[in-house]
Amino acid sequence: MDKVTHIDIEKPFKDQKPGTSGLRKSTLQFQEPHYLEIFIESVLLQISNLEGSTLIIGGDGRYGNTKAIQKIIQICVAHNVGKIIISKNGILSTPAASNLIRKRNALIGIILSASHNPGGVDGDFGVKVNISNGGPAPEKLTNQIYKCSQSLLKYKFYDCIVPDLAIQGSSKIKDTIVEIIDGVEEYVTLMEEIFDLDQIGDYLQNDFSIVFDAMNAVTGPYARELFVSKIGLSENCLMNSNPLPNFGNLHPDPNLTYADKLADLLLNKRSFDFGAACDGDGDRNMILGKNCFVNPSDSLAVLTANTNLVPGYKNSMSGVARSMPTSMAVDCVAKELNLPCFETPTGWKFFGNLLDSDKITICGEESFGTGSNHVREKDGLWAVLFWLQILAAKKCSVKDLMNHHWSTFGRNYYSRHDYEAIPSEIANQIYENLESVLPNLKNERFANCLVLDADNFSYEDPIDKTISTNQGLRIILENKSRIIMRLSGTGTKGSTLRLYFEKSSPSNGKLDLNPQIVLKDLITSVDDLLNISKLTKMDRPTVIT
Ligand code: VG1
Ligand code: CO
Repeated sequence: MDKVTHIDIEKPFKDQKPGTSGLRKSTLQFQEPHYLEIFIESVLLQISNLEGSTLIIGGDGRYGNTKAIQKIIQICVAHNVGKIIISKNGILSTPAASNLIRKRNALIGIILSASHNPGGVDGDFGVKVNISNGGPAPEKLTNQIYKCSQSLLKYKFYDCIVPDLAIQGSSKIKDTIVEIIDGVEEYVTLMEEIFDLDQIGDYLQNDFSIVFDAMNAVTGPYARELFVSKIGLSENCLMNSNPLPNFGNLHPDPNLTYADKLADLLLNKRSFDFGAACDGDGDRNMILGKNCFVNPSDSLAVLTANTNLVPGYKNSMSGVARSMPTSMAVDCVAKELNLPCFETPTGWKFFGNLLDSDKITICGEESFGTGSNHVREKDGLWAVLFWLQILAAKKCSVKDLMNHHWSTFGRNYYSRHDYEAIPSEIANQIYENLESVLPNLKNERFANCLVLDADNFSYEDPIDKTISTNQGLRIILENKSRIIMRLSGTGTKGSTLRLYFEKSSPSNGKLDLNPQIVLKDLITSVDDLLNISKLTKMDRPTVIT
């Protein structure tokens, strides 16, 4: 007869430290016997009142997704979880998971994704853990999970046959109900509540062409339901719309480097009026117009300036927030509209309390992430629909909208330079070198500007007063210019160094310049100070946004 067993392991895993969003490792590492199981056990052991509760499980469909879900079901049954809700075929975007957690009063959600990292046998795998508000687990919880995993030598397991994930319906294993649902439906309903899809449809069917790139990852089925079934466009508006275990060898990170085919269609061939892409798990978005790339920081500012055009936000804005490295474009809009504007560390978990206490309605990050109080995650397709709603209401092009925005609020020239997967010693050395000179920079001149402040960013959560330190090095210059440096918390190979540059121009200033040229003196001064090209042996960053 099936029964609960305790599986013992010989040595604890010492490296299960969640990063900016979840635990990410190579697929190979996750395949090591008991690796996933120990992490899941560590998560479940931190959750009070787990017995009888509801859990949501799904993932972005990458290699290993189905097997991982089967194992998680067996561990959850052993822990007497009351109900496990799983999306069909295990396909569930991160924002859709956040919505389900909230709608179904789940205690936690487990999302199998390494987000924008490549998938497949040679790629990465990951586990994101979300709490009952639908948002990523806060640092306090991820620290507890990590601590537990470091000494955990056993986990509970119920050896049984698990239901076929392709068949919707309910079944019972021991005391646990396993419900397999359509992972798309409830998310699409939520979008219909927020947006006027008819208005978008009228605009798109009349001479405004769009293309959406799902990068062979999770958003394909969602985009098909929204753009083809609901809005009535032809299937041709979708690219790479079937989730594949290795994402068809694409790197599902929607930026100009990795979504280069889409970028070429919009920026060079100019074949469409609007283009967008989402990442592996559907929480990021890139917005493009004909011959026009929208910087994600600008996107956040544009959404904030136009909330009155969207039924779900009309006259209901409480405030906005952005992560520290995100440009201050949204601050300019908030000031004009008299909205409170918060600055948080990088990572969506820091928006959770602000959203829960209704201090903010919309928030975003420079890393192609925007979202609102409709869920507790950033939401790629939501941002795409928001853009389309604005364009449909204003009946204008992306380029015209951007020009109008800048001539109203001014422009924050901005760029992020990523040096990906460089040796960790080199990345740490560059970071430490900058950190050590920060105290000397204050009140000196740097890149022809006075340095107003130079520090390592710390944040006190305004609601629960938790303090988070070491959140990124900042050089704050006069005239609203900034240089920021961080080490990524999502990479799995070596270290990724991120540099962020910003300069602002008033609404009556020059608004149509190339950001790389405008920011050149900041970029060169940092390289002169820290020898980045020499130390990394790279003459340019891996990705420039
Ligand atoms: C990156 C982004 C950050 C984002 C995080 C998770 O983190 O910079 O803004 O919240 O990824 O996004 P890091 O530590 O690599 O800079 V996702 O779409 O990967 O869940
Ligand atoms: Co993501």
